[in-house]
Amino acid sequence: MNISVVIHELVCDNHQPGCSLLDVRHEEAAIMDQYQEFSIAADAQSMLKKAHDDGVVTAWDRARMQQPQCQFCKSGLSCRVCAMGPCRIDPHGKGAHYGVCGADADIIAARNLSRMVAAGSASHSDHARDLVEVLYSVGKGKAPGYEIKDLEKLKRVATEYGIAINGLSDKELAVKLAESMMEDFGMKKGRVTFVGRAPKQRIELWEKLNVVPRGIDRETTETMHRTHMGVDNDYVSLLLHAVRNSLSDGYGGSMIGTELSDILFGTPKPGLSTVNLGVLKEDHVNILVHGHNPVVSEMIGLAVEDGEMIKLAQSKGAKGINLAGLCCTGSELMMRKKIPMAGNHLMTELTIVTGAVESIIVDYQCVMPALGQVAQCYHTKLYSTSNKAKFPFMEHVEFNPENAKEQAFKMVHASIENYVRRNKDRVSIPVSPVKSMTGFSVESIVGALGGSLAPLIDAIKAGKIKGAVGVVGCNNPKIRQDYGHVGLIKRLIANDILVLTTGCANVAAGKAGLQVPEAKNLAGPGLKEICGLLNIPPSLHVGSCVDNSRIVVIACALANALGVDIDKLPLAGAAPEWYSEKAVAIAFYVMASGIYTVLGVMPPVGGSTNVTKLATSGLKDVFGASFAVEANPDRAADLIIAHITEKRKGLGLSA
Ligand code: XCC
Ligand code: SF4
Repeated sequence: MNISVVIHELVCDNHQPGCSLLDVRHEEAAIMDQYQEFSIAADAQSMLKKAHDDGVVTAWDRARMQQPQCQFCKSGLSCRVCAMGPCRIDPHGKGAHYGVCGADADIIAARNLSRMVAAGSASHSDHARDLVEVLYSVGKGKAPGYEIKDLEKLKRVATEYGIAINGLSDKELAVKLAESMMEDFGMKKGRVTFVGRAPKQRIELWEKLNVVPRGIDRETTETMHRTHMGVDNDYVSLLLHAVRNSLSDGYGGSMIGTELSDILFGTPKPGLSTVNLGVLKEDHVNILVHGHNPVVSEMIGLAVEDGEMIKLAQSKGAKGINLAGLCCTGSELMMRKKIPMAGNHLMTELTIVTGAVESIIVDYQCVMPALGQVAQCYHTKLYSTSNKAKFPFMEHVEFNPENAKEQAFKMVHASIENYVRRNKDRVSIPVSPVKSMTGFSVESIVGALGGSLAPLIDAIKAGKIKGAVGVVGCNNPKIRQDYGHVGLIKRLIANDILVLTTGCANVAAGKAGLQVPEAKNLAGPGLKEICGLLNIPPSLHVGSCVDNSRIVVIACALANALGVDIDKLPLAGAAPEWYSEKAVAIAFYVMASGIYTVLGVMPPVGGSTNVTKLATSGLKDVFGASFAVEANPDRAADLIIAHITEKRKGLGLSA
């Protein structure tokens, strides 16, 4: 606002048409209206306005610059698998009906979708591989700073792997388990070990369909092989393999990722943390960790607690060091250490716009290359840590199990030094933090229930809890930020459906105040009663994206306890605002486990009638579950509620 307008505002309260203040106000109101369309979260709206004033471009601006997006790509009908192409086909129109090689819409769409599953599975699984290497190094005494935090779980999982644990020291056990898990990645075993957690009916079905995952790396490699020009040209066969590939993630990479993170960093227990941009502190050195793998962020967590570091921060005029998380690495820290959560995917750029962030330390996945551009306008320093993930305008400080502790201290030190460069006049922390409960691992849920899932099953049978739904996944500028998550969760809990959240959905629910015990007042009477008894929220934070494996483990355990297959249970999954290839892999293994899954964003397959039909109905006859696409959270809730009602009926339970 210019100065004459400000003076005018001070002296005049009788604005007439033509008044310049009215123009400014209209303009500002229009901008704010636009930001309300972008996000339902107050912190995002206010930082979008500041970004606009500061001349910073965000994902929403860049999304607008991409309009209109390519309709061929959007519907899955473009292919650049080989150099005879790129090909774009128009199966129902006047354009080419086939690619140069003769591939039709079904082949092209199925190949593209399979490659998304492969990329997603590879991402989770490569993250798990890094944890296996840390476990191995811990066992070999070559990872200073890391340790076995949950010995009991190490023993339990090692036993599951068929390792005779007696007589082995903890370190020997760590090495043995790491080696055994390494074999899960290759082809030394018949099948990925954790497949054994699924109910026997489900395993038999997978065996019949030939989709039991063998090696984790093997299935991804085979997807890349099959989708090479001139290999698998049957869309059903392609998609069945994509299922197998996704199961190598769900019951392989992701599940190993979760279990090893618990073993190395502790199995989460319930407790309170805080969320939204208000977790930043104006008088502290603010350090954010972003990405997915707790291997880096846990070490940063250690370094910020160090007395020397805190003293250094105080010598620079700060009151202390404030560590907060973003995205899934944030979820990992929140689950285990109750470290505050600054925001989800679309908040990552906006955290820098506060002007209050000294550094962001990233590992990998979901780290927008735009961060470097945004940071150019502020004092924020960015550090990359993985040799697999480098970014423009980021300093690279490489982490490995041997040097992690040293590198963590180095970055925290540099972040503290950067505090003096903060321009206090440009700092804006727009909101106050909101409380959010976290830490619901499978173990802690069972613990809260008194040692077994029986009370949950009783509550489901009695109709107090109608069913359970995993609401997971990202933000995507195609959907008003958090609207999909929050709208859906509110409807579900109001209908006595227990919600489990992971990843960015967790942050959305937390910001909206849905993940505290008091939120039971938004739940239906049955769920409200149960939440009150256990002092838990109706929407439970179960972890990061790899921790969707926790949801699968609970589903398997419920099915085993009831002696039925998972597809008979009143369960569903939803990814209201997904953007990532990892989400496609997750959706596939959740569906293949027998859980109906509703997506808020259409995957790029609409151009193939056959692939779309298979995904939205045909799969039901095969896996007992299929996909639906519904962006409107109310309608998505209707679909899920109807599904849960039907499943309850199938089990002979009251609607
Ligand atoms: Fe990434 Fe995992 Fe998606 Fe969030 S939810 S945008 S994948 S950080 Ni998993
Ligand atoms: Fe075109 Fe076939 Fe090559 Fe794809 S694989 S780019 S459809 S020729």
